[in-house]
Amino acid sequence: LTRFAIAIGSNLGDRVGHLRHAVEEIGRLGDRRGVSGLYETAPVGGPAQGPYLNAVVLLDSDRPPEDLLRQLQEIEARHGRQRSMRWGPRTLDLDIVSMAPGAIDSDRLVVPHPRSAERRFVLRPLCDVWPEAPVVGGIAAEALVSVTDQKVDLLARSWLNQERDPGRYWIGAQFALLFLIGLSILGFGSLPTTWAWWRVLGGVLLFAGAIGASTAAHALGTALTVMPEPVPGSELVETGPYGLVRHPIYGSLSLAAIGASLLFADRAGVALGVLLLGFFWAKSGYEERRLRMVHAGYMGYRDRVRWRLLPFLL
Ligand code: A4P
Ligand code: MG
Repeated sequence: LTRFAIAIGSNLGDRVGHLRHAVEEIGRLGDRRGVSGLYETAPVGGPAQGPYLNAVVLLDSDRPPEDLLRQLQEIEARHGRQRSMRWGPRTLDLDIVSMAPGAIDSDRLVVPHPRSAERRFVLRPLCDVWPEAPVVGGIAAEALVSVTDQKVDLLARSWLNQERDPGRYWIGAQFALLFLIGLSILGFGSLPTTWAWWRVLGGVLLFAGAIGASTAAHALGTALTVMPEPVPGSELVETGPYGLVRHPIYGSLSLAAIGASLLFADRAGVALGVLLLGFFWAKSGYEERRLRMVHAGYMGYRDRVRWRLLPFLL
């Protein structure tokens, strides 16, 4: 029995869909012993092209390596892989990057893969599942520390099935917080009788937050969801309020909560409103990793629109 590490990558079409399918199909070629986290990586070599999703699958199999390679190439072909240029964009790329015991160097197949030891997009996921994997010049974990100049971001540790997504915990916490803020204002707040400046400020913030949230919800249209998981098949909205901040609804809701608490003079509500802002900071961070799984253009959007929750502030 031989252990193989298979690096999988995609930067065309439904990238995460191609990778999920590939993992399933690779599993039929032997015993699947592990799947790394899912990484978004900057393209290395070749023409200007979109970001890749990369991962590594561990497979125990008694197939001869050349036979395994042929099977992998069939999987690539079923995913519409076109070979037009070297290092060009691809729907699915499957490379045998490491194996043990043994090694191979024929004209069709070279393992350990000659370029893997200098590629962070291979080494990072490889170290998730097999840090001692043999690579050119040593083992994966040692090679990884010497390759630091490539951008490789972990998007999700477990990504094969969407059901295990913790989305509902985020929603639960979000509604609990909003509910608490409402309760707090009802319990501790008082109707404005004087026009103290901070009451006026609260009224302005509440109004701005309400306008911001409804404009942004309207701009999102059918892409609107309370779940952190993007609506399947939806386009990335980059205009209107989304040209100003990346999560305008969250920013606006926080403003409205803080504003209402000020208007009705509830200190606890203000504190909870600030907490809500922090919560939305964390939720939007999680959500952006999910968005990057589905929208190859998300990083470009993030570079163009630098504010996350509140324009010129946060
Ligand atoms: N071949 C030899 N050894 C192997 C091996 N260990 N595993 C032969 C798989 N194939 C191997 O591969 C060309 C030939 O290599 C095959 O016919 C096989 O007999 P290919 O898949 O047709 O073409 P390719 O993948 O474009 O070529 P190459 O040179 O393997 O490309 P690389 O080096 O794999 O680079 N950037 C990021 N961020 N993420 C990526 O996944 N991938 C590449 C492809 C470039 N930049 C990338 C990524
Ligand atoms: Mg290849």
